[in-house]
Amino acid sequence: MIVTVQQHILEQQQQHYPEADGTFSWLLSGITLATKMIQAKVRRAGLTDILGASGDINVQGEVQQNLDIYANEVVQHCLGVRPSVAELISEENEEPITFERTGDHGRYIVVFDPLDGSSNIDVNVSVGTTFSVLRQSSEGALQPGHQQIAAGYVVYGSSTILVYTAGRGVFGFTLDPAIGAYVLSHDNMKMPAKGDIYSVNEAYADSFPEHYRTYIADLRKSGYKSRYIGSMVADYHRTLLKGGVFLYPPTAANPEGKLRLLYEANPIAFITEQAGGKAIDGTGRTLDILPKSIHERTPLVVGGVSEVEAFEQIRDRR
Ligand code: P6P
Repeated sequence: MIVTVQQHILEQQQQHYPEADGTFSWLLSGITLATKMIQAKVRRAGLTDILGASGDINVQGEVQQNLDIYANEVVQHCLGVRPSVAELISEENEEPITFERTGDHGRYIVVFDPLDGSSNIDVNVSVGTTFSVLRQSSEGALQPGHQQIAAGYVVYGSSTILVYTAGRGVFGFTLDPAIGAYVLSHDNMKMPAKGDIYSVNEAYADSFPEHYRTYIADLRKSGYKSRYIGSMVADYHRTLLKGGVFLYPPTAANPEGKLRLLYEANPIAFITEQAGGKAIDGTGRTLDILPKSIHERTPLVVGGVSEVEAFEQIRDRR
C-alpha cells in the first residue's frame, strides 16, 4: 500500500491541523513539483549539454553551474504561483523575491538552496535542494530557526529522496520514476543516538579552533570512520540514517563557518531535533540563532546526542 507525499501531508494536516485550509499542503506540493523537475535535469545533465559553468557568479562568489540557474528558476516558478507565498529567499539571489499578495494570501516565506553542492555536478556526485518554511512576519526571514513551520531537503543520489518535517516527526519519501510520485519509504525517521562515522573536511584542520581538533582526534582514537562527500545534503543524509557527526567548523577562509544559516543549517537542525539528534553552532543551539542577514554563515556541529555532547564536553573543558 503506497503512501505518496501529497497523501502524507494531507493526513498529517487532518490529524494535527484540522482547521488548516490546505494552503500549506498546496505550498509543499509546489516544492515537490520543483524537485521532480530538477531531478529530471540532474539525471540527464551530461546528456543535455547543460554541464559546465554558465560563467556567471552568484552572490556567494561561486561560479554558477547551468543547473544552478535552472533549479533556481524552477523553484521560483513553482512557488511563485502559490498565492500563499509572500517572499522567496534563494542562495542564488542577493535580495529576497517578494510577491504583492492581497487578503489572507501571502502567509509564508520560503527560504531555499535550489542546488546545494552544485560544484559536484560535473563529477556526478550527489547534490541536493534544501528548503525552510517560515510564517510571514515583520522581521521577514530574519527569524530564529525554531520558528520554522516546515523544513526539508531532496538528495539527488543513487535514488531521489525527499526528507521533511512539519514539526511532528521526520519522514522520507523515495521518488518512484515509474509513477512520478514520492512514495513514503522512511516513516518517522530517528537519528541513531550514537554512530561510528565523523564527517568534516580535514584539509582545513590546521585552522580549526583547538577544541575541534581535540574532538576529531578523540573520535579517531575511538575508532570512528571518516566519510566526507563535500555535498552537505549527502553528508547530512548519511548522518541522519547512520548516526555519527557532520561538522563544518570555523576556518581561516570562513571564520564564521561556510554553511549558510537560513537555508543550510536551519533546515538540517530542525530535522535533526525532530529526529532526536542535536545541532549547534559550536557554542549554542543552531535553532536559537537570531539571523542578522539572509545569507549569513554559521559553524555547524550536527549529529547524534552522544557525538554532539562529546563535543560540548571537550569545548567546556577549555
Ligand atoms: P568544502 C557546497 O558548496 C557546500 O556549500 C556544502 O554543500 C558542502 O558541505 C560544503 O560546501 C563543502 O565545502 O569547503 O569542504 O569544499
